[in-house]
Amino acid sequence: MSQSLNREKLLSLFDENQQGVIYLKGAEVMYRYGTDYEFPFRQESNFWYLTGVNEPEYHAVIEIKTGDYYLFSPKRDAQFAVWHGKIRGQDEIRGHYQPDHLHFSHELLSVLRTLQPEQIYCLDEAQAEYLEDLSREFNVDTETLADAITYCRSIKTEAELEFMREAAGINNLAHLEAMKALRPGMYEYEMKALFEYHQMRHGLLQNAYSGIHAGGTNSAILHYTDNNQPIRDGDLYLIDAGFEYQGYASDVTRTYPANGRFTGDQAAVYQTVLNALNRCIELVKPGVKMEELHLAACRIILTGLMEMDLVRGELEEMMEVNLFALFFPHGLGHFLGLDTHDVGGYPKGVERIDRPGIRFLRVRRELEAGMVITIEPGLYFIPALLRPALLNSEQARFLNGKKIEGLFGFGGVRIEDNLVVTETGYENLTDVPKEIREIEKVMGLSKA
Ligand SMILES: [Mn+2]
Repeated sequence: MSQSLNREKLLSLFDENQQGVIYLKGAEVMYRYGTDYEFPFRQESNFWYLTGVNEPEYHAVIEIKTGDYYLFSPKRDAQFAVWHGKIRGQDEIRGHYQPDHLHFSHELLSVLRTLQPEQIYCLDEAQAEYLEDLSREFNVDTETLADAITYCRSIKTEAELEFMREAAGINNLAHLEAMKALRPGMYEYEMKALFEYHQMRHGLLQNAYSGIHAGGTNSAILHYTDNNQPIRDGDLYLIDAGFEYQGYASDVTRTYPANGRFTGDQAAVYQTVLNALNRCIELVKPGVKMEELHLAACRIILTGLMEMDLVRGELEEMMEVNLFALFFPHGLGHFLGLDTHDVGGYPKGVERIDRPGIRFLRVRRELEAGMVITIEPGLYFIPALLRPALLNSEQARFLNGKKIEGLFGFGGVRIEDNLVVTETGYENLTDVPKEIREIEKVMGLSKA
């Protein structure tokens, strides 16, 4: 399994001469508020990264000196078979996950005692407490491991990239089918059902995050998940959704008109966001900082707003008062991997930028080959942000209040692609129509 490479990569960060072990506790089944309703199981991402095990109640130990990988599986009784089906034998588990040593979970303490580690590295206080409840005889470190795994996970191996290409490929198909199927009068949940059908029919069963299926003004609610309103003729429709393949996420956003034709205002706003997206993608390469891309997007968005006569003044003065954050109030993008908002965006010592909009940026470090990022500029008309700004003299002097108020029912536009940073630039994993002409063609053809 490709996870053996991940374990090697992690071990290369530790001093091989030390008498220590890495310990990880796998996730358990979660239930809804003390009932017996089980949430679908999804392994904790660090455990998945190092073991590939997507089943509850496992443990893992890696001996640093030898690299030996110990896996601990839960011992199941007959009742388990009654409720959950066949119990796999140890040989089957060994063959599937290929640990160097396979034990039952209740043997964890005795195996640790045999290994006699001077130090046990674990992820967090909760896992440290679990070990301390087993025995207080060990030295437990909760600092080193999380940083080391995060460092590894932020640069993908070729095997990981293959999983991400697969998740992206199916997401491309599902987004295209959604675009073709949309008609005014459909409910947001119908679009959600249709989108998820196209993921599931390809065998992808796990949402990477709560999908956003938003018509009209709902498209300006950044984490809208009600998905229960009708989509009207003349509305924009925004879909931000993706599924996991082998644990790896895809996260794509498209916005298009419900009736298949952009109005003048919709086209102008959309083209501005698309210009920001396309420009930022062109800039992606090793050495570039995400905050530079974010600010490049802000300038393009303000320029578009000037062309629409929604804002007036000098670009740099508007940048100084953070005018962009009124229309683009989130970060430009984030790392993507086993988690949708993947780890590693802020290495130790790097703080968030205390500035509107950009403070929500989830990645603040130089891009390196092997990183996978999203680029997702947006432009929204959110009365809760714009109304106070119209009363704030520092910002109001740049705002064309009448015109902006006229767009309070507009909603918003966000367009998001997923990129692998390569040695020379980028590989775009997302291939869903995004140029205005392409979208109108796809939607027009599907109606004919
Ligand atoms: Mn995203």
